[in-house]
Amino acid sequence: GHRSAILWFTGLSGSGKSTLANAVNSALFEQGLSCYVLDGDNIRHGLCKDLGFSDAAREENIRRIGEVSKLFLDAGVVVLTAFVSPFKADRDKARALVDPGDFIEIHCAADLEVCEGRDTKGLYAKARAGEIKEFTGISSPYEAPEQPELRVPTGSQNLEESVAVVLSYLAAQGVI
Ligand code: GGZ
Repeated sequence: GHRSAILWFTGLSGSGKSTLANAVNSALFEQGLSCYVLDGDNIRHGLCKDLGFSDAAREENIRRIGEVSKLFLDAGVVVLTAFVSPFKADRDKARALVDPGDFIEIHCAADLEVCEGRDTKGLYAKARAGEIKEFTGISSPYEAPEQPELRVPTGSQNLEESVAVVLSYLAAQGVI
């Protein structure tokens, strides 16, 4: 058996949130856990397709994701969320929905220079050119967590090392 938890990944676009969340999810699945990743692909195209990237829209995006995550937690599923979630207040509201200990905030800490250098989707270039407004790190703020449960240096360490850090934390907390 295992207990459920919310693994809340936060970080800049291109910081490796989705990559790390999906890799951890695969490892948990291999161990027989019930787990699920929420990310832009399955949330912003569905439940939140009415929302853009203004501060208010991001707040509502994170509010809905927090509520959905709580439902997964109630259902006994380990839920991994991979959203920029740039505002501390919005992350803290999601945290406050569940028991302390069930919310594990994981900062994917990669410098803007690294994320922009990767620019896998060309979004930073568009943001610099003014073609995308309110882009996190360029023209919209990112409030890094001050006391996350975990800070993973995804900009400088490889995926296998990052996965191992998360898994050992989950083992120490009795999640797995
Ligand atoms: C930030 C944006 C924006 C703006 C589109 N700002 O690297 P990606 O592409 O796949 O991840 C980013 C994603 C951010 O959506 P979230 O739901 O995670 O954001 S939030 O938590 O702030 O609500 C990026 C893309 O969408 N994207 N426009 N203006 N990221």
